Amino acid sequence: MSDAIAASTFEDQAVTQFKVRVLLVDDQLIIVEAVRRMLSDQSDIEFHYVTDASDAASTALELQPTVILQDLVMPNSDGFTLIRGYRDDPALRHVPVIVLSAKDDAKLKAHSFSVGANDYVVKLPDRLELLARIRYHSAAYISRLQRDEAFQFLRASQKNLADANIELQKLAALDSLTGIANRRRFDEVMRSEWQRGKRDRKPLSLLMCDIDCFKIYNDTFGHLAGDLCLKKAAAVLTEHLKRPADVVARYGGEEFAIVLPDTGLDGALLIANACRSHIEQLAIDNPQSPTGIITMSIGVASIVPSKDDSAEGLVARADKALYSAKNDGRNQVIV
Ligand code: GH3
Ligand code: MG
Ligand code: MG
Ligand code: MG
Repeated sequence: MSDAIAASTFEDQAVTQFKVRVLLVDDQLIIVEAVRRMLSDQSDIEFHYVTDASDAASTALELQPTVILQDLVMPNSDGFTLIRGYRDDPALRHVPVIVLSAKDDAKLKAHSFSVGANDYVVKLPDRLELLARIRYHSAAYISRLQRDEAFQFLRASQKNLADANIELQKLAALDSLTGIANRRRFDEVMRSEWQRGKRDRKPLSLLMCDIDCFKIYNDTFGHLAGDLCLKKAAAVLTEHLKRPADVVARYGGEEFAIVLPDTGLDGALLIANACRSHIEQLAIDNPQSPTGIITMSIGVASIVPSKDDSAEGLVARADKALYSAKNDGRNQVIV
């Protein structure tokens, strides 16, 4: 999660620097040389050219120019066809195209614009005018690229934040020691399962489980060993629950609560006895306790939720049953 947040900080994102990059597409080397000379002392302008029309699109794709100077009459193709090709390519669609034509002709101008050109210049233009047009179109295109980049960055940041938020919500529902649902999650689950049970008229069962003589275990082996024991108990309880809707939560210190939706008393008793037995089978030594090993007492309560009762009432009943299990000698299941 911290990675997701780190990746979205502005400091990590270098804003791309765009240079003015001119691609001249013209079959006549004499024109190439003339334009090259006009741009030669402009340190902020990169100049590239192709003389073969069939290389134009691939070169443009590779170079990513900020403006294309496009001749109209070429041996293998014509400028209009090439411009249409740029406009059909998502990677070149918005690259500005200045037509460089030998003819000062209104129809050619109109047609150039209709196929997607951004400007039309009769060659050879004045150097200052050509530079101004190159800069004008490049600047517009570059600000468009920067806007797109900022937008993409924003979208990525929003996604990172949303992902981090989901992670945080997951973490906020988990007990940090055992990794199972925490008390807060237990309360949520109880609330929603109570509503569901009431709506569907399905039984809801609750097991309150408490490790026996755990204070003695801590006193004997220390709190780190105690923590490890709690982890093992949580893992065993989780491992043996088959249905995804069943939830094991850490209710408090060494108390676990198991919510069993759509489960009546018989089913709940079966599961409770299995849980008690699995804890016993861990055979974790607790030499100062009466049984000599870690065991668990479980109180069971079951109900079909209705408006005459409450989730808190179900918890109280399971708690009371747990209290009886303790009083009756521990390591047992009581309803
Ligand atoms: P009982 O059989 O009646 O339940 O006896 P108990 O000793 O288990 O119950 P008691 O409530 O007297 O003591 C519970 C102990 O659980 C006390 C506390 O040290 C221990 N405990 C609670 N939370 C944690 C925890 O997170 N880690 C560890 N290591 N011990 C914990
Ligand atoms: Mg030509
Ligand atoms: Mg306790
Ligand atoms: Mg206890």
